[in-house]
Parts: sequence; C-alpha cells; structure tokens
Amino acid sequence: MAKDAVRVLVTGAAGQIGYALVPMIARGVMLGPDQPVILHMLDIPPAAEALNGVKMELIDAAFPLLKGVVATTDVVEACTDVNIVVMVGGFPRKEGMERKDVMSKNVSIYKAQASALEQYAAKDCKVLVVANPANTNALVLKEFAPSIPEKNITCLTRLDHNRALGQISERLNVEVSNVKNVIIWGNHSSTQYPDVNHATVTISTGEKSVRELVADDQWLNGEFIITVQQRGAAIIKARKLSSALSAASAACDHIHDWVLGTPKGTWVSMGVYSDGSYGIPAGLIYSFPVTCANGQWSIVQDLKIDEFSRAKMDATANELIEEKSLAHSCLN
Ligand code: NAX
Repeated sequence: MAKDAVRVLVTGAAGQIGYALVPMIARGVMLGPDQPVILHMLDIPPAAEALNGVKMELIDAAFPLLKGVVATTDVVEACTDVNIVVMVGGFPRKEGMERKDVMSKNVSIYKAQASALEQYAAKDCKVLVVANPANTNALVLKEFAPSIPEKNITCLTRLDHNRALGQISERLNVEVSNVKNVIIWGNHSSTQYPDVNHATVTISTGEKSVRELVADDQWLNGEFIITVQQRGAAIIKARKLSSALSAASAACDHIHDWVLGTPKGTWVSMGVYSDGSYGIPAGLIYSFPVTCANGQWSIVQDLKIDEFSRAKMDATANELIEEKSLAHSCLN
C-alpha cells in the first residue's frame, strides 16, 4: 500500500540553499524513494515572487513523489501539520553588522517561528535548523516551543562532517564511502572541532584507523582541522556565493539518517540538546557523534578523549555558552 504523504516545511525556500534542497526532497533523497511528500515553502514578502517561481519549477519537474506544494509568506499556513521542518531562513550577517545585531534579528525570527510550530505543526515534528548561528537559533527555538520534545530539535553540522570525510578521502585517495566515524564536536562555526581519532577507512584487509593510514599527526592536528573549519569561507572565495548544494545535500543526509537510521557501526554528527555527555554543559545545542534508530538519535558514549581533543571540545562549548548568553540578552 502506498505510504501517506509526509509534510516537509522548508523556510527560506526562495534562497540558494532552498533552491537546491526542494528538488532533492521532491525526488526522495531525504525520506526515501517510496515516501510521497507535500512541500511547504516559507519565505518573506520581498521574496514572494521568487518563491512562486520555485513552486512553478517544482510543478514543471513533475516529480512523481511530490503530492502538493504550499508556497506562502504566512507562517501559520507554512507550519500547519508539518512533520519535518528544515529551517534555512534567517537574517544574514551583512558587512559592518555587529554579532549582537545579527543575533538579535535571528532571535526574534526564531522566537516567532517557534511559537507557530508549537501551535500548528504535528506534535512529533522533527526540526533541523540550518540558518546561522545554527546551534543558537535551534536553542532559541527549543526554548520557545516547549511542547516539541527537546530531542526533536537539532541543528546542521552534517555538512562539516561530510567535509571532514571528503578531506580524508582526498588525502588517502580512497572512496569517500569507505571513510567513516569522523566527529564534529561543538558549534557550526570556526571553533568546531573535527576529530578523526576514532575514524576508520575500509580497505581490502578490513577497517584501519585514519590516524594510522594518514601517518601524519601534524597534518591531522593542524591543516586538516583548519581546512574543515574554514571550508565555508573557501567556497565563498571560489564561488562568490556560500555553499548551497553541499549544504542541501547534508540537510537531506541529516534527516534521512535521523528518520531511517544510521548503518550498523557508523555514526554521524548532529547538533543536539546536550545532556552533559563528555562533560559538555547540559542545555546547549552542541554537535556530538550520534547513531539513529527508530527515529531517535543517541549520543555515542564512552569514546576516549585525549587532552588535545578535550581542550578543543571545551573551547567550542565556551563559544556556545557565550552565544547563549548573547541570545538571552537580545530577548530581554
Ligand atoms: P539566502 O540568503 O540565499 O536565503 C535565505 C532565505 O531566507 C532568503 O530567501 C530570505 O528571504 C529568507 N528569509 C529571511 N528571513 C526569513 C524569515 N523570517 N522567514 C522565512 N524566510 C526568511 O541564504 P542561503 O545561502 O540559502 O543560506 C541560508 C542560511 O544557511 C544562512 O543563515 C547561512 O549562513 C546558513 N548556512 C548554514 C550551514 C550549516 O552547515 N549549518 C551551511 C550553509 C549556510 O551557510
């Protein structure tokens, strides 16, 4: 029997990530090739015409899985009965703007959209925040949508995770699908800590540790980390636009694995509500290694953390503590 359609909301759908993301969702990349979807797309009034253009293209693409499109600038209409929410819309940092000003704009957007989700979305909806500052936007959303279970509010660090896999695959000249279990700890910002201490590569004789195969700690502890942390800026320099196709693809990976599960023996990175694991203060949205099964994520426990990692994990946690207090000061 055909499955019921799942309603997927994309906010900021007229933007460049939105434009790359909605066809992926409509093609089944996010929820599987047998899962019909109804797309809800939200943007702000100045982008209404462009949003309607995206809707026209979705119709023109005649996606068999796409059972309906709601394109709107009305937050209530956008949020009604949605099961999956990908929040890409937000206020970008413009030249000359202070961090606090950008935070203040986004805090008010996320506060308002949280209230609409709280009232109108499906009670068990799963939320992924992409828009920056992604971790702190997700935290604000969590605080203003108290009836959505806290485990259902996450942020995107899968792009950073995939970037780390890509760098290892390039360095070792192995297929990226044979590299696994890197970790992104912390904030989706330049303080994030890409960690390969538990990562492996599948080679003909079995699984081998990335550290052993690379055999260059100086590169792994230096240039590799910086390349992953700064990859977003490198893309902007090259493309004169920020990452879009890789961000959209990572958003699909994040929801796909959350809903359909991670492969046995593999974990992924997700920004989730911290429960104090690994000594990270509870009450932050922090990126951890997680496995997913039955629509639930769980933080991978008991990984050995060395001194180098500890310092980097704490530094990115400290930045999130600062962002949290900045966000709270914007609310007062
Ligand atoms: P664009 O500026 O192309 O698109 C953003 C869209 O959001 C625009 O269409 C805008 O009209 C809309 N918007 C603004 N306020 C809104 C509101 N209140 N409600 C609904 N829509 C609203 O940016 P794009 O390149 O698509 O990037 C979107 C966000 O993703 C940015 O915040 C960006 O920093 C963030 N990113 C996050 C990444 C991550 O890994 N977490 C990586 C990629 C990306 O940089």
